[in-house]
Amino acid sequence: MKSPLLLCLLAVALFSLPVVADERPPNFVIIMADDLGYGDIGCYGSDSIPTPHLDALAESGMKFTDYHSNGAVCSPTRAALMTGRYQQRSGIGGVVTAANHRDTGLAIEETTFADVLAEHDYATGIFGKWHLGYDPKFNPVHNGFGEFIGYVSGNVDFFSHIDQAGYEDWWHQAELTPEEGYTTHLITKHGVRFIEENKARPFCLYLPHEAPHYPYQGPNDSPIREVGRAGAVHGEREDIANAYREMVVEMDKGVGEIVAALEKHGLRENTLVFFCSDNGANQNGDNGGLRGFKGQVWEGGHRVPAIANWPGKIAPGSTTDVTALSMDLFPTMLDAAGIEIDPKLALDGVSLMPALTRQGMIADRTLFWDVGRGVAARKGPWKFVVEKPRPRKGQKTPDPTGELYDLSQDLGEQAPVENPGIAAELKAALEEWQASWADVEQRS
Ligand SMILES: [Ca+2]
Repeated sequence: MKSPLLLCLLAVALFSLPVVADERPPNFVIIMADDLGYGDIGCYGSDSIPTPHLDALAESGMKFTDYHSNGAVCSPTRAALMTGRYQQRSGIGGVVTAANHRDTGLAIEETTFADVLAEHDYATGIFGKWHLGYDPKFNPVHNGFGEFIGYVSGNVDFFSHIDQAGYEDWWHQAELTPEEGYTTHLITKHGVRFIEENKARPFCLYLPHEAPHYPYQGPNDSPIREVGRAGAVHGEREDIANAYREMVVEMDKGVGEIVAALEKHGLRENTLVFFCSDNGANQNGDNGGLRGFKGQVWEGGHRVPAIANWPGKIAPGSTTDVTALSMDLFPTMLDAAGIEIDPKLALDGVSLMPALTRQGMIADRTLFWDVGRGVAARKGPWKFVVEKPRPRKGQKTPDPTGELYDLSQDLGEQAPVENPGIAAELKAALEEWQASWADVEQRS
């Protein structure tokens, strides 16, 4: 006969089991498309690109209608995502280009979300596009990531992995290591492997895809670039719309494979999957009727698709209209993991967990963009925009004049409205924000 003490201990042990299971910190999978527009996938209204896996992620999770990239081009958004702060604070206000910025990047002294999660015993991996420094001294393995396989420039030939300046660009950690395969497939393959290898511990997997950034190459195309010869920057396909579709479809399949890997290992309930884009589409993509394109301060430049999925935590089929930025993902992950944020990090982003779980509200805030060709401040429905005119030879640059838009009535930014009080408030906030990083040398 078992002793009462033993039974009691057994009961305590059994009772404790779910608590122990709950105490394991959640995993994070951040999947980011490159130049994917607000209307480029099925669940955001595309009728030309089938994306069943992303649509399923939205159907079983939450879709954002007002999510924005911090920048309107690649590097700035990535700097903000990494640091949880406006990218200008780390000096990445513009693109780190393959031709002119080979010895600059995100300083390794910056604290990234990967740094913090690694300190808390997370396995951290990035497979895909870094674009925050070419020199190995800027490699992601020096900024919190335990494992890196991918490329460091803005884009590579999807097959030969040569960048648009003609440099070889496929790395395993900080070593150039050629690998055969279509970029999108390699990113997925390594992501699936990383999940398999780290299934028994908390992990953070960051998958910055190349699709649908140029060169426009589908999975059945051929290499177009060689070392020392960049070839056609945008690729050789004349039917760009078809190539673009093939690229998004292939990435979507990859999303399906990642979710399947999580399911296979019983990790879905303890994993927050977040999908987003790093800026709006160019003229080859679909910004869902928004004004403007990649590189611009108009909504088409930075309002992008975003989907959050976490079974049991995020209501299936839900939608949020909370205004969110790339820099919010850092504090969101820490909040979800129960990691206290060091105030010294001075994050600009806020945790989105109250919006994801619908357990609370996100305090009103004024948000800012400076994309070089234009600046904007946003508060609630109000957006104050100053587009910087490009100086023309022999002409004095005209004073840029700000315009105010009410996005609740005019998402397409077609007709500025008069509201001098709001306009003055946002203009002053914008100038104060710009002054807060004016002393930081911009690395590009
Ligand atoms: Ca991009």
